[in-house]
Amino acid sequence: MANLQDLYNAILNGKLEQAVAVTQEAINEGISPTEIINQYMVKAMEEIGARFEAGKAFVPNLLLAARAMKGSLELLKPLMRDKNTATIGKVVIGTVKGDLHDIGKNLVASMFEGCGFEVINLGVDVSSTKFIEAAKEHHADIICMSALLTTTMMYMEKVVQAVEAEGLRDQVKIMVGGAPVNNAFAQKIGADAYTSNANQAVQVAKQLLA
Ligand code: B1M
Repeated sequence: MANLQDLYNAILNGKLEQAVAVTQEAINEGISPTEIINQYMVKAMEEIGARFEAGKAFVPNLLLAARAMKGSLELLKPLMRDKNTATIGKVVIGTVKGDLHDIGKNLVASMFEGCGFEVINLGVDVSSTKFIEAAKEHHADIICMSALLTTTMMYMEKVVQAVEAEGLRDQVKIMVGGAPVNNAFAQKIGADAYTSNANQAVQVAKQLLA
């Protein structure tokens, strides 16, 4: 039987092969991706972040943990897709300029895909120009921005202003998220919504497009 505490430890200690092996075991046993991700994988990332903050872990530890997390997520991603759902909207998503954190953003992207949205994932370090070009090219319904740093979250406001300057604001909803972001900040910069996690992002997106 899969020991999901081993998955938590494998991610925390940056052990990719072990993380992937336990994840596969859990999948074979029919444990839900949401439980695996939220109860074990995200918690391990929170713990490595706390250790980093306390000076008990360093950037290489973060990188190894991220690599293990990504390896496991790759196995879980296909299970989050529901092939029978019709496309209900187009989302352009990216981590804002200056920010290289992409695990949470990719989780949000996978959840959108799984719930029937078409997703254009622009990756990390995304400028306002890239967001706007992609929104225009794909006739996006939503621009979704992620930021994990208190310094880079400020760039979200630039994107909102650029979207307004481009005359696109009436055509596209703007959603923001990421650990340092909150509702008050979202309102202050003129975004349509803030959500704290991937599940909520999908629910709120559906409401915005209804
Ligand atoms: Co970085 N890092 N990091 N890091 N890192 C944090 C964010 C930090 C909080 C760690 C700490 O000090 N405790 C801290 C930020 C402090 C701050 O600004 N307040 C920090 C720092 C300081 C840094 C560097 C500056 C370190 C350095 O070089 N000295 C540097 C910056 C690089 C850069 O971006 N320019 C850096 C680098 C890195 C790595 C590259 C090593 C690596 C990232 C690898 C990668 O992503 N490919 C990394 C990691 C792994 C982390 C932590 C440990 C984990 C992040 C993560 O993946 N969490 C993180 C500590 C932490 O978060 N506790 C930390 C798991 C993920 C599932 O959660 O991304 O929050 P999260 O996503 C959630 C929600 O936020 C939400 O949904 C997801 C879950 O459902 N969400 C959205 C996210 N985006 C959304 C968008 C939406 C909606 C919801 O749109 C609507």
